[in-house]
Amino acid sequence: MTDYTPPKVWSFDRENGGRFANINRPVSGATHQKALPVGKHPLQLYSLATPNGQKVTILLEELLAAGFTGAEYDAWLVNIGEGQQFGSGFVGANPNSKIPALVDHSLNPPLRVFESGSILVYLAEKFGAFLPKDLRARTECLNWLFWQMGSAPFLGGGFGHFYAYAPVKIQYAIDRYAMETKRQLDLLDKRLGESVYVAGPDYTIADMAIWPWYGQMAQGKLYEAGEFLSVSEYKNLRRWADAIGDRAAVRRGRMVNKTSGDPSQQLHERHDASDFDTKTQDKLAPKS
Ligand SMILES: N[C@@H](CCC(=O)N[C@@H](CS)C(=O)NCC(=O)O)C(=O)O
Repeated sequence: MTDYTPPKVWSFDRENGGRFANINRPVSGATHQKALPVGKHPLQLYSLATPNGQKVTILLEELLAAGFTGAEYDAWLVNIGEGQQFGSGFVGANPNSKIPALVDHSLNPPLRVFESGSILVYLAEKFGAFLPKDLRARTECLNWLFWQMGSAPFLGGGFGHFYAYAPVKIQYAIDRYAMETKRQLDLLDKRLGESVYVAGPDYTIADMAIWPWYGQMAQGKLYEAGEFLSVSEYKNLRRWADAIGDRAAVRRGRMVNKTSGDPSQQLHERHDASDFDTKTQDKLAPKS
């Protein structure tokens, strides 16, 4: 327990010591003028390889792997640690100042798409893939997609923040969010005990949204919290997480706009399929 008593009126303390203290502000909007770069493809993505960013690059790489050549894209790096999400151009693409943001230049005027779930639905509908057309199957896919959008903030902003990033370890906060995170993992484990993919027999944008958060958590790749949350007990979730993680398109999608970890797995910007050629090919080839 802390001895903090909230004052009558909250005020902004820039030096709160948290990992994101330098970028968090209580107001929205641009802090500086900066136009967004535009590359050669109709689809321009402005992002970073966090789980929310990976959802979109995984879908784009899956679309390309499925033969949708119109899904070629330029992926520009937005360094959120340096506050690039507050540049005027980025704020024009996403007034919420968070990656990922997509601009589709195949329309006149170009169309902005923000919120990762909205981007997934937009692209799935644009190309007619990974979102079932049958009413029941489509609704189940959207059920799980929206579940992810509503649930992951408890995993990331709740559990991950207080377990890994907060300047003090607060047992109450860690207990509360560890409980909710485990409840969510158990839910997915049960669902994947009865279904091959999250929304049914087909691989959909629901899997692509859920995998970067819950799949990587099940593989012990998030917040170094695998042992703490006993993730090895979620066997069905792990089966699904490994199967999706082995897909070549998923391994490519994870690399785009990645700036941390193994350098051979980082592709800071992606402007062409051949950009992956500079990386170790055997790491990208499908596993037999
Ligand atoms: N609900 C949003 C969340 C996006 C989000 O939280 N993005 C984070 C990185 S994972 C970000 O850009 N943070 C920068 C900031 O908060 O200033 C989505 O799914 O698109």
